[in-house]
Amino acid sequence: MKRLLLLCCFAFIFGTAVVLAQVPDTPTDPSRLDSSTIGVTQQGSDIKEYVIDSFERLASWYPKIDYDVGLSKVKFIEGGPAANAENAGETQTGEAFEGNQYVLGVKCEYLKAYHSELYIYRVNPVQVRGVTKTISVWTLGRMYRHQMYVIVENFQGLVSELYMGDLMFQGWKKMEVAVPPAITQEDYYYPQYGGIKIIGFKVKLNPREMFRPFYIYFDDLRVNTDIFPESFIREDDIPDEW
Ligand SMILES: [Ca+2]
Repeated sequence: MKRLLLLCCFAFIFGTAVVLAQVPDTPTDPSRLDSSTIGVTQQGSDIKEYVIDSFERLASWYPKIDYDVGLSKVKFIEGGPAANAENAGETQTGEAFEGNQYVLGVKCEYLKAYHSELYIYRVNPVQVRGVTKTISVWTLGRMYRHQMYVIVENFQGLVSELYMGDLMFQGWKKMEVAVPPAITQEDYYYPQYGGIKIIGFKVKLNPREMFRPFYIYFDDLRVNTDIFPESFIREDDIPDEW
């Protein structure tokens, strides 16, 4: 009888563990991620905020949408979010950012309403220093139920799309996302390699909102990044690239 009782207890505990292990993860909410722990894989940190792109240079971004879904184009337009009028910051080279005048405008005219994506790519993807913890961009919304992603590529060539949120807001909003630790940004053996590149943005289009031309604007793309790993790089190192 005791043996049977013990067997029942064991089966109950084991069964509960299996059920708990099968509980699916809840969807990641970008606003609930703790950026202070994202990407930190070693002791020590040196967090810096850098202006990556303020969308001031013509011909540095281009749009892409399937040709049978719509037509898209970009334009640099004077203006910007009043809440970010100062737009002060520092570039990755340590220089003070100045000269903020334009935003990037993207226009898309649909040929049909269809589940599809609008991409906005940078001509030369930006290599970000260190271990990027958060990416933010000011975005002008028009209450459309589209969803926005930032596209990054890590040093191993793996491309990821990070969900920044939906576009259900009116006016300018600072959209921000934490880069999850699942995206490898450090090479244990080669500290001089690592990090991510910011490739561009993706707008996942909702067919119910594809009944008139779609406009979206971007300004002030910046990151919070931990440049502590750079302290392991030696100036007299020799690259293993021969
Ligand atoms: Ca700007």
